[in-house]
Amino acid sequence: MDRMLGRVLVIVPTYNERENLPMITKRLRAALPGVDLLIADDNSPDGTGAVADELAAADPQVHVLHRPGKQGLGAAYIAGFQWGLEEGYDVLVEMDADGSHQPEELHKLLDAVAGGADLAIGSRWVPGGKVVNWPSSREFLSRGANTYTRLLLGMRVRDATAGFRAYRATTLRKIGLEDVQSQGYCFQIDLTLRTVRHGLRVVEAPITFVDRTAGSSKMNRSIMTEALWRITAWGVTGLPTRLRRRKENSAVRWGEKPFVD
Ligand SMILES: Nc1nc2c(ncn2[C@@H]2O[C@H](COP(=O)(O)OP(=O)(O)O)[C@@H](O)[C@H]2O)c(=O)[nH]1
Ligand SMILES: [Mg+2]
Repeated sequence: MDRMLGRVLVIVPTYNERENLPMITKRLRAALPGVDLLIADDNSPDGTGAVADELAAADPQVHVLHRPGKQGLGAAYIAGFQWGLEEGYDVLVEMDADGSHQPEELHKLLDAVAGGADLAIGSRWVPGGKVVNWPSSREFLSRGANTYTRLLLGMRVRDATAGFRAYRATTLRKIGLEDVQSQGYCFQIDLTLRTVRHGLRVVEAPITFVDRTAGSSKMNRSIMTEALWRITAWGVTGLPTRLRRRKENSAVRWGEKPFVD
């Protein structure tokens, strides 16, 4: 697509998004005609898979991955990433089907990757980022989840749960996808943590997140519970390393020689 970026694939996971899929496909293709689209559908009962097939039949840049059933957002993305890596894409983008992530803003993420980011996150919670029409309960949940994540994991990322993001293929290869166990939305935090722990560069670009106007959210209690216990577990297992690093840093700050081997 771009000399700096190479080939870009946008992966859109779908579960019961029949009303939204033609709209988001059209907007993406108009906004960035050079990027390809992969729809990863979990055999949606509303017939989203058939709509995806029609879109793919009409456009060689649109592809479909049919999955046997609802296995969660994380599993759909991993299958999509694996497909994209095998096909040789250089940048792999995550984007929701419901219009919350605006294809017209995708260029911001791609610019960040072209500028050296290994992972670019479309962020609601950095200056300039916004949410439109989101119920206050969802905003509270998202802000709370991000605060808890920052506290427990010590990452500086403001919107680690964001689902509008662009990964370099090299990032996904380095962090490894084979052993990812997160099934629901904590998949986003999982991959952010892996990227940070590998010392790779994460950049947050402000975006405007717009609540869906058609279809319904798939967020549920089990997704929240999984996120809560996994963040806590990652925080606890990572604690010895964080404490050691902090000790090393304070030793440097106080003029003592850091411990080396
Ligand atoms: N393939 C697949 N897609 C999913 C699943 N759960 C959610 N999605 C998709 O992930 C995106 C975000 O989900 P959404 O319900 O809008 O979450 P919310 O924005 O946090 O309320 C949408 O495109 C959904 O269709 C799943 O289990 N499988
Ligand atoms: Mg949504």
